[in-house]
Parts: sequence; C-alpha cells; structure tokens
Amino acid sequence: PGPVVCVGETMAALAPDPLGPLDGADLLRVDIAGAESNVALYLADHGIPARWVSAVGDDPFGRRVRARIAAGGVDVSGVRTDPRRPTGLLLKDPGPAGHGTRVHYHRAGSAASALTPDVLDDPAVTGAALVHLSGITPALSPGCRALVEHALRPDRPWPVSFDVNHRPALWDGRSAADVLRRLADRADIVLVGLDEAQALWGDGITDAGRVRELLSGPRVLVVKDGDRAATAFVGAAAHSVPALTVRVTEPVGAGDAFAAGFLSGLLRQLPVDRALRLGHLTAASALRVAADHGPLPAPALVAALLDADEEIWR
Ligand code: KDG
Repeated sequence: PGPVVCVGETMAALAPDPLGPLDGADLLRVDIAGAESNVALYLADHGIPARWVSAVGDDPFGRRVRARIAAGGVDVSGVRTDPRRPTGLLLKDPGPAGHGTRVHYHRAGSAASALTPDVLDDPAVTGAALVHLSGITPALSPGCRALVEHALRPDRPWPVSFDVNHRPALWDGRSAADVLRRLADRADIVLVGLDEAQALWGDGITDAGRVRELLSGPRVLVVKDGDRAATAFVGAAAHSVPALTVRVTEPVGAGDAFAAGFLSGLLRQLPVDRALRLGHLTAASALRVAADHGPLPAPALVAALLDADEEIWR
C-alpha cells in the first residue's frame, strides 16, 4: 500500500520560553505547528510511511517547516512553495502551569490557505493507504474547503480519516457545525472530542453513544473524552479504553498524536482496543513536551503497555 497522505497547513510556531503567559514573555522559542503534519510525524515515528501535502512561503519559516518535517522521516516532495504568499504563523499563549493554552493565528492569506483541489492530482494521493484531513482546512479559505470536499467526494479512490479539529477562532462567526458534521459523516474514519462534539452539535450530546447516533456514516468513529477514555465504534461494536495518567507540560498536539497512534494501530491491523492504547501512548508523547511533537516512549515500553493487564495499563 502507498503512504498515508496528510493534507493541511503547517505554520511556524512561537512559544514563550520558559512556558508561561505570552503577556510577560521576553523570549520565544521557534517551532512548527500543524495538525496534519503532526499526524504525519507521529506516523513516521511508528514506522508508517507518511507524506505531507501542503504549501509554504518562499521564506525562512517555510524552509524551516519543510526541513523539520522532512527530518522527521516524512515525505515532503509534494509540498509546494508559493513565491507570493507567506508561511503562516501561530503564537502559543500557555496558561499558568501549562494549562489552558490559547493560540493566536497569523495565517490569513498564507501560502497554504491558497491551496486548491488540484493538490490531490498526485499519484501518491491516488495510491494512498489513507488520506488524512482535519476540520481546520475547510475553515481556511474557499479553495481549501473545496479541496476537502473533493477529497471526500463519494467516488474517491482512497479511504479518508478525518479529525474534526474544531478551531472556533478560524470560523469567524460562520457556522462550523453543519459543515463539519457533513464532512465527517462522509469520511471512513473519524476522530472527535466529546467536548468538541458538544460545543458543535449541542448539549444533548452527553456521551460517546450520542455522537455515534449523530455520525453514523464513518466505518470507524473514535470519541475522545479528554483524560478519561476514548471509545471506538466499529460497525455496531464499541470499545472503550481509559487514558493514561500523564504529567502534562503543554497539551497542544496531543489530539494529533492520538490520531496517529490509533491509525497506525489500525493500519497494522491490531485489535481496536490495542489501536486505542497506541493512541493514548502516542498522545502522552505530546503531553509531556512544550512542542506539538515529542519522542515516543521506548519501543520495549510501548510493547509492554500494549499487552499489559488493565490495572497496569492505568
Ligand atoms: O492540533 C494541534 C494544532 O492545532 C496546532 O498544531 C496548530 O494546526 C494547528 C491549528 O490550525 O490550530
């Protein structure tokens, strides 16, 4: 099978160093941030061939984004350079003690926001094991929205995984709820947070089962309930796995890491509960570091935890 093709914007990210509120920061550390390239990086860490498709500006941050993702073992040969538009920028504004991080975007008119459906005219996309998308992209521009619609068209030759990733700041008063629900319902695999589903689709969503009633289209639906548990619905069956207890440094990126761990488990044809464990284990890598992408636990530890008894797992 071909690679997992992850399509979406990656920005330069600036975060206070040491971590703390941006208001009082004197020094900022330069990193990169992009939900879909985070997934690609963690997939590569798990040994799954991954390709990132996007555009960057012809500028130092664009070169840094591309180089960092390539250094992580992801194929960036399909990434375009737009000479007329800049690479987007994100500022991380962590709350005290690493909690409640807010982000500020400077990405309107960026190179990636000018992407259109033709980026999918690529043999690697046609032969992809999976095309991974998120609900961030349709919020970026009409062209980006068309790209996601095209990738999810009913007669597509590739399976699609879709992380709902609702970013209210990008929707700017437009209603994300209908758009994201319709797109998610067309995907093969969907990941969504329970809190995210509540914010989008209403207070009536009290548990994972209610999300499944709402999104019955995807063959696989994963509902993540924060640091409590994640539940995967596969057809009529439901599998729930508790989250690991992790000391959190900074949470941004954990959802992407979870997605990559879970998807790599599915692609390796692990049982669904093992794939969920791999999701939680990978999320822990993001939670423990200030950046979106942190090192995986040692392979021996991953192997031991995948097969551990329920009490040891927790
Ligand atoms: O999931 C983490 C992403 O939110 C972060 O890396 C930035 O892609 C990003 C976005 O658009 O919010």
